Amino acid sequence: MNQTIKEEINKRVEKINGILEEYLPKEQGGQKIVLEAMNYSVRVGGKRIRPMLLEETYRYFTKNTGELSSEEMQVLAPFMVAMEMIHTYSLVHDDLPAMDGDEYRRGKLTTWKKYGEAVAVLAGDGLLNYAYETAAKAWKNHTDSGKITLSSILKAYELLTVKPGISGMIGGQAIDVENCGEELTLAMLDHINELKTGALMEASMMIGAALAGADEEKLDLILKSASCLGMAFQIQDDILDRTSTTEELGKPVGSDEKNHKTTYVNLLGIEKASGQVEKLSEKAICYIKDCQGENPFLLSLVEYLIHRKK
Ligand code: GRG
Repeated sequence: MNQTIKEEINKRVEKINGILEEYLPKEQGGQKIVLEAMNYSVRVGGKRIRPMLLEETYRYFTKNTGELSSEEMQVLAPFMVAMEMIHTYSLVHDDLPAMDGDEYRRGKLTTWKKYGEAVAVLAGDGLLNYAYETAAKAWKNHTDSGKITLSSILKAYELLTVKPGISGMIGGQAIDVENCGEELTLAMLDHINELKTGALMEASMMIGAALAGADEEKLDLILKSASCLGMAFQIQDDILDRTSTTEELGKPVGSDEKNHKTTYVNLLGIEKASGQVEKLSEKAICYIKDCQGENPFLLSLVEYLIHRKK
């Protein structure tokens, strides 16, 4: 089972990498070096979880586990690429000396370490803006004969603007930075992670659901599911930072301790933290099932992500 899901995930990662290549900017002009740094940051790899969740949630609601039509992909792909670009920009900026100062990510030099700080700041900014430029292509690609409506695209675009922003991911990072070096309570840590990690999971799954035409009630269930997934994903990240190796993770382990960060492992211990991951994973799956769609892979993916080893 584990081997099969891994193979299924790898197939999807390959497909997503192909889609990313289609949409990455050309490295040309006076700004070539920043374009190169943007593309380097995306191409160094990563699990591509967010675009995968987006597409698989869309499939869940449309109950289509076979090939999606090219009309559907022409609308989904710009959003999938935008999600990965926004996620990548957040990592590029998070690795800067002004934040965590990490030198390795995804097994390669971080963007600032390879290109210098100024270029890395601009590459992050460039990716964020290019994400919206790319997502806007969904409108251009939309056809009246396709299954995805313009109002669904508008809803998806709204989610793409709000969730990564100051009331979402940036908000979480802002509170985290503000409390740097302080001992956090569990409630505070939950709040930070709901925003910092949860917001992009929520955006990914909700955009997939919105494009499939899910109503407000179902969008709310997907919000709850993605929020549990984000939290469980973060707790697992904290556990791996303590229990895994640099080789396996592709980034230095023990970086939370180095940066004096309060983690779930500090507050709960590994056993209790693992219990939380289990509980949240069950909840995430229950909320998805309440939506009564169909896509067994989405459920296996959620379970796999939460119990991942890297
Ligand atoms: C600097 C604007 C700004 C935001 C920073 C997302 C974030 C907020 C910081 C990144 C560091 C971090 C601990 C994020 C929590 C979420 C998380 C575990 C991200 C890593 O995501 P993966 O595992 O990464 O999907 P890959 O490399 O596989 O894409």
